[in-house]
Amino acid sequence: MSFTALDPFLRIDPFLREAGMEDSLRNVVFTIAHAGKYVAHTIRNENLDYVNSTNESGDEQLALDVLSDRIFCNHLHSSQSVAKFASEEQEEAVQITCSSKNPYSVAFDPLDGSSIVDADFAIGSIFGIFPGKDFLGKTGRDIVAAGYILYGPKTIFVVATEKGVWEFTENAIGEFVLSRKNIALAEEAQFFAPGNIRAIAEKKQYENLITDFAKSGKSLRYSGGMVPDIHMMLTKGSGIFLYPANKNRPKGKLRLLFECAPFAFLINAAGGMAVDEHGNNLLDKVIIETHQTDTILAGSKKTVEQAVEKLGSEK
Ligand code: P6P
Repeated sequence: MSFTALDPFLRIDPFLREAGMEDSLRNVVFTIAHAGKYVAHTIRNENLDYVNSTNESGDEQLALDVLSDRIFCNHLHSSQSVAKFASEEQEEAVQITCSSKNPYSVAFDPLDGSSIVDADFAIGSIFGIFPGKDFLGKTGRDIVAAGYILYGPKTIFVVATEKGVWEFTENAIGEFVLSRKNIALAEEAQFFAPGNIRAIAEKKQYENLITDFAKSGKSLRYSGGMVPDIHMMLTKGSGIFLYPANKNRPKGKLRLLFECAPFAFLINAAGGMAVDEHGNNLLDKVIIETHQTDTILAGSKKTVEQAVEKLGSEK
């Protein structure tokens, strides 16, 4: 038995208390981690059929999407520390009467990448936690904690605060215990995850960039799931994830509130950077609408800067 199973102070709640996370925020983080365990069980035991509905972004919904959304909503309703939440699966945000003196607002994507779960690919849930009773009008710099749950061969919970990025792995008795701390990204990427590759039909610079990555010996790692693809580079200690715009997605595909801002916060906490395809820091983007999308280049700082320069260069 590994030592982590024996050391109770490496479980999420005691560890984050020792790390100085205040009670209400720790309650929200623990609630989200607990919801993730239910989602993991649902993925492995429920049907993968589509239901006859689409979400606000127009994506067809799996029964899993609806179930996962309900799990997160029920957990957040019960937390007593959440005043508002928004789900990538729902059109409108939900206000909750909250008794806490320290309320938080949570944005979450309950099941990101559900279109690849039928192939048994790893997928994830994403969350961003803002102080106070709203996130509209705020930016990623207002986030106080963000992270994801990765549903792969293991269920892994990663959370970032201004103090760093920590990874917790579900152990044999279903507890999340600390498995990595102070996760950091090197300046240069050894891996690249080129999303929206179809954009090379319009963006010669994107084709040139990907070709340069390959010619310079970087390893291509792209699954179509943002959570595993970013977890990959956080695990290996370097990488760049890209999702530029194209004519069908002129403002990009990924949602600022549910995907780009939480990952920008987390990657920044790991010493990397996250920008849009023009080089604007995603942490500075104001959240105007719940479902607004953006483009993203995120990961090892120097490689991201080089990628922005290449994308902005002449054909
Ligand atoms: P494409 C999944 O649908 C998702 O939102 C992200 O998890 C992923 O990075 C991206 O879309 C994949 O998009 O165009 O490659 O299918």
